[in-house]
Amino acid sequence: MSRLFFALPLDEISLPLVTWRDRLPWPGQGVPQANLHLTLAFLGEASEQQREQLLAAGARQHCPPLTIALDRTGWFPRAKAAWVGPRQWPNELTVLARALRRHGERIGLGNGEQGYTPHVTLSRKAGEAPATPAPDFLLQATRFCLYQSTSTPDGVSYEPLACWPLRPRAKNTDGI
Ligand code: 3AM
Repeated sequence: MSRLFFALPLDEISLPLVTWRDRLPWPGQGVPQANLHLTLAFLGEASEQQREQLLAAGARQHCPPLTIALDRTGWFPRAKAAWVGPRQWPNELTVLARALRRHGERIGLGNGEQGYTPHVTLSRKAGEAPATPAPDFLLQATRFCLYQSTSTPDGVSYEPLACWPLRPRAKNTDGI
């Protein structure tokens, strides 16, 4: 079994984000730079067969590249996660997250949650919301990945099992 989720990697903005966070009185325990991502769909514990099905689904998925402004902070009190995220985001992001969640649901995965709040968790064990100036980062996402989450004595680590380019569905050129 492996613990899986689909997410956008942050690539070149992960370092500026942790640098920004670490200069501020940001609550909680900082997530390491290497673990930063924007979750698309949480899947949970998957068998080898389910993992293969998710890899196939990821390879079939289409979505144009996405530009997402990370311009607000937020806090999930139950999860004690403090995060940055967009005030507004492209509809294609919601469509992609929903499609990936449904791929999981069709094979018995996911946590049953229907809503989607795009966010990048910057810290955990946060007992309060961040009270910082608004962030101003631009995520230009050109790929998405299926990640495996592994618990180690040094903490959790997220390994991309596969990544696919964000590309729109090819236009039908046959005029049909
Ligand atoms: O970094 P975030 O918070 O977006 O919170 C976990 C993390 O996402 C989330 O999956 C990502 C990789 O672990 N996660 C863990 N357990 C979860 C659950 N039961 C969950 N998301 C929803 N339901």
